[in-house]
Amino acid sequence: MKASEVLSDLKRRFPNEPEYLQAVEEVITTIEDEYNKHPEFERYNLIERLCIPDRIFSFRISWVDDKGNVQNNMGYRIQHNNAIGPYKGGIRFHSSVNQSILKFLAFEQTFKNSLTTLPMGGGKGGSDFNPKGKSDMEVMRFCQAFLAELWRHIGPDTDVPAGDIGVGGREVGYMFGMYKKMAREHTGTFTGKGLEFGGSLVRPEATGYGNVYFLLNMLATRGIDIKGKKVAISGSGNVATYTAKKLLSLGAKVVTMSDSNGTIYVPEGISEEQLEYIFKLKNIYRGRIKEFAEEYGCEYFDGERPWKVKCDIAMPSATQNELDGDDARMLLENGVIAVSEGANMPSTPEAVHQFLAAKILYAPGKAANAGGVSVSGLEMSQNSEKISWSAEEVDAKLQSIMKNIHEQCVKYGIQEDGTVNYVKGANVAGFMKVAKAMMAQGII
Ligand code: NDP
Ligand code: 2IT
Repeated sequence: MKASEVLSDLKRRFPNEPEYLQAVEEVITTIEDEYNKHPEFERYNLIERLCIPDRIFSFRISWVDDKGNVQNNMGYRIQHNNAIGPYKGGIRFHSSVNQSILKFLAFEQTFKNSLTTLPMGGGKGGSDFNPKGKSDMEVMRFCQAFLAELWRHIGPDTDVPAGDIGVGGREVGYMFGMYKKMAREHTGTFTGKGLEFGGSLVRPEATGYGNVYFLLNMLATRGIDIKGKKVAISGSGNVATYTAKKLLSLGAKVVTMSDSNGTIYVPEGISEEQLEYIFKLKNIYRGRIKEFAEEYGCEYFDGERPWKVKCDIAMPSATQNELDGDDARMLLENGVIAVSEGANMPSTPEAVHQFLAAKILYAPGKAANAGGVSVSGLEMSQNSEKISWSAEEVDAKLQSIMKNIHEQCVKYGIQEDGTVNYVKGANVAGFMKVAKAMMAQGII
């Protein structure tokens, strides 16, 4: 089948999976020219095999809350593609989680992991469990119930989960503990582990730092200095906070952060002390970003996203489709020069179209946020070797991986006028490696 025919066929077969179809459409439409240069790909129906996950596990998770009530959630693991290495990708706990969202994430992960230069396939998992307002014991019992089923599908050379929305060090610790008990092994199944039991230095920071390193590579192509630039960040979780931390250390001004209830606006830029407050607010007290506005008396946009403020750079770091066509128009009108995505697929197709048409520096998540899974790959290497590297070593490797990803995007995304289409670059580079590996391994 031709690439475009595969897309219409997938739309017919999976009409209730909009996020999955959105991610697939973007990749198929950007790789089509390259794909058509290889008639052998079509003969092997490669694109369809690459779009449909290898397998999907879905199951009920029953657990008992603090009041003694029995709660039931859905659990999933999508093993998308393992052509270049074991399935690898995070676990998301959020009330919105469904099969479509996890299929889009596993699909994207496959190309992202291919770009990292490390041997990792793509996967994703999660649950519609909502961690907000749950006690520590409830989170622990839920993680254990989830792993009671998931453990048999994962392993250090089979499928290695990590964190994502709603899953940080605490949740990974509980899931790893249960995995270890069931599988009777202490191996690198799970990344993002605590430092005391096999975790890698710089893994918590890696996605945010990596996104800033990618941004620096992009800015360098136009000779732009980050110092003094105003950056609007969305989210206030793992990715957003470490993005802010790195930006502050480089002299940039972080003017917004947000959560699902609203946005704080600090035109002169958040200070290090204020960022420390956000870390504590989110990780220890598990509070709302509104409390920051109350503490420091800054502006708070209730129920709104950050994109209306004047900024030079936007770094969406919360969730999918959080920046739409109107937001993109507003950012461009306000003179944005770069958008670098910490979240997965945060910009809607209309927003992406506008960024590309305006020829600003626009980096899609699968390139810009690949630092997290890259250091996960480095954690796997350290676990296999039973050693641990220093923070400096890991950070140096992260910087070099992000530089390499940037170079791949430039190689495949350079346009006739000299600008770089990072969407095309990332998709073609990510695709070619997986495609070649699949061709070599036959129809399986
Ligand atoms: P966290 O759970 O630490 O933080 C998520 C942040 O996004 C919170 O501020 C949360 O607000 C906000 N958010 C989540 N869902 C929504 C929503 N539906 N609408 C508005 N705001 C929302 O997650 P991470 O920081 O780990 O993940 C953020 C993004 O980065 C995700 O897209 C994830 O897939 C991506 N990513 C994460 C990586 C990692 O290593 N962790 C690696 C690569 C990408 P609230 O508290 O109100 O829910
Ligand atoms: O989207 C992502 O890349 C992640 N959530 C991190 C995955 C990982 O395996 O570290």
